[in-house]
Amino acid sequence: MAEVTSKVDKVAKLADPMESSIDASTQEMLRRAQRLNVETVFDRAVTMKPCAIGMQGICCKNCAMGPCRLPLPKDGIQGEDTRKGLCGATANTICARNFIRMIAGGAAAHSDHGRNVAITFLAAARGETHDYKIKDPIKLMQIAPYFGVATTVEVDGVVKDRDIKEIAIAVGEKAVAEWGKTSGTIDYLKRAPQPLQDKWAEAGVLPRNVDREIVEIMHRTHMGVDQDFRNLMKQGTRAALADGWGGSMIGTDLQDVLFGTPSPLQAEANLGVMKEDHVNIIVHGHEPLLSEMIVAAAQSQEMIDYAISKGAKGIQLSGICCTANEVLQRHGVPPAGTFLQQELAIITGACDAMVVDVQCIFQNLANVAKCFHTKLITTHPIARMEQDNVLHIEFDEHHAMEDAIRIVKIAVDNFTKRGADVIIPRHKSAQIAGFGVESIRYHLGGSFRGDYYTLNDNIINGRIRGIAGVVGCNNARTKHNDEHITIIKELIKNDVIVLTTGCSAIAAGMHGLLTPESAAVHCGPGLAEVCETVGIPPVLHLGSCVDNSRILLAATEVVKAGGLGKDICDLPAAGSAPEWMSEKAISIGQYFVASGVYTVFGYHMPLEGAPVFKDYLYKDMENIFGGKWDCEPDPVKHAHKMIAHIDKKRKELGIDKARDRVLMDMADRQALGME
Ligand code: NFS
Repeated sequence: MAEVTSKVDKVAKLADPMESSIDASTQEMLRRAQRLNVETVFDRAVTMKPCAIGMQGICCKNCAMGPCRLPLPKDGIQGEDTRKGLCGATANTICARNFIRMIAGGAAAHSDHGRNVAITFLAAARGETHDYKIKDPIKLMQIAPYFGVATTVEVDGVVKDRDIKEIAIAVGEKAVAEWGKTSGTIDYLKRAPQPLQDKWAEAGVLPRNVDREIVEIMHRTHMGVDQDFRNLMKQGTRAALADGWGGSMIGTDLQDVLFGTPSPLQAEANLGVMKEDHVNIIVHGHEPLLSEMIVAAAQSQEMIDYAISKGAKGIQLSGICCTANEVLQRHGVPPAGTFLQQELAIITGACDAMVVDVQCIFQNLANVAKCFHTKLITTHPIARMEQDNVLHIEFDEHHAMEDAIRIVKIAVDNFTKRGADVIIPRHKSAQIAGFGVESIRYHLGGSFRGDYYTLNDNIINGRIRGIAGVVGCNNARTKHNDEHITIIKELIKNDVIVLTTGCSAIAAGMHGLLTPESAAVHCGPGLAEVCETVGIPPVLHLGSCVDNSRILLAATEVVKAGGLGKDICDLPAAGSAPEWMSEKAISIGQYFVASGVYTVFGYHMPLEGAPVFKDYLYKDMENIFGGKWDCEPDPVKHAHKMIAHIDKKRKELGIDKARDRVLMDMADRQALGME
């Protein structure tokens, strides 16, 4: 091992591994890091406390007369709230500004990712790059109509299928235009249930184009512009919808068309997927444009032979964060861990290269990499690191495969430079990942009706109590994976089927909840029976965070299948981000709320300093969109808030007592509005 140069001596305190994570491999690597004097996020979290005023959401630094800080008085607001900044901005205004700037950051990150995918898709369609091909033409045909692109053409009175290349170019052009078109609204909004579209229109929140909504947040939150928290939130909602039903959804779809629509596959999860006798390459970040190429390069015989020539047994690719989910759901590449394990993967001493692109990448990776032989490679023009041990290989879709091979070669060459002291934790779990709207239909719909009928039937008869989306990050202020796993277990124990994405999905995989076998161990009798009959896990891995758009579409399919109301807000369903930390989570939360979902966040929300604005999100939102925010740090209470909401919706639907399976005939179905 190279000389240890990390600055652990400046850290006043060390984290307690047992208090830091529920995962044994994380605890083991954290202990090793501390033995080696390599500082990690866990130590920094016990050393540096968060700012109490920032946590309350009421610090305004949008102009140079500030920062103005408006802490809540110790005994709360008595009478009129007289707090104001130098310009007179109230706590509500400041808190709402901060909140929607988080939405802008999150929507920008997701949507810029989507834009890059759309640009690459168009280049591939036009034949300007040969490394990307259309892998799923059926999905292309399915999405074309939403962009107003015809899939047939009439020649001399005869209707014929249109050339696939022509369709792809037209879809690519329309998709790229969604970021900046000058009239109309985002095309994909029409995929939502009609009553929801009507609500958005009535509330005046239909997003016009992705970029405009994000820019307008920056304008409105500039000093002296929008000073009404309701009007600020209107814009926050527009931008969030532009993310969920726009940038993210387009990103997911075009990735599926380019790289293949996921279908369930088997893999493993956790740091134990790394192999001591293999070249270990870890892809980390979000955009699958490069990682897809690295998968292809690492699996090529040429590169495998090259690795063998250097004394390795092969190349082991694994992932961290949402890039992990992207390559997992399409190729079965195993995730090495969640967001909080990124430093730990290097601390194994076995990571020959960590290849990063954008989002959720710790700058401290460079300091940790310095302590080992690991090559840290940045690849994206918008995400570089200042430390001089970081290699920058700028990825370009026009010579994507060339770049990928170069990176894999660097990793292989670096294998020979490993130190002797390699410790890879043994822990890993088996998992099934790669569900999507299409595969849920296949597994739970049945080919006869071709929709979500079986799922709906099981919800109506009470075997499945409801649906939960559990998503989002890890946060070093909470115990790693504890909230995710406790909440998910509590939900499935109570017969709530869970759809999961992002780091939550990786956590579920690490802790064995993504296997059909886990149903018998952890589920209530109803959900266990359904899972065992159909052969699915009780927790379905739907991909990365941009793939939360899959959850929106799955919910829409459930509405369409009938019998559970007319809109997403009628469904016995709830959303959760137990260990959230990123601005993207706030954007996701708001587009779920504005799509009618009761959405509970864990840890805390930066709203405590502005109780009126907080109430607006936690109560009034429901009157506008049918969904609302909530926050509950205690994971068991958190799950039960979701279950209580699900039960409330079951009651409203009149299915709260129908816990015994009743075989339905046609008349029953008609009565439920399913025919
Ligand atoms: Ni989502 Fe993915 Fe993980 Fe959180 Fe970061 S990786 S986009 S933001 S930390 S789930």
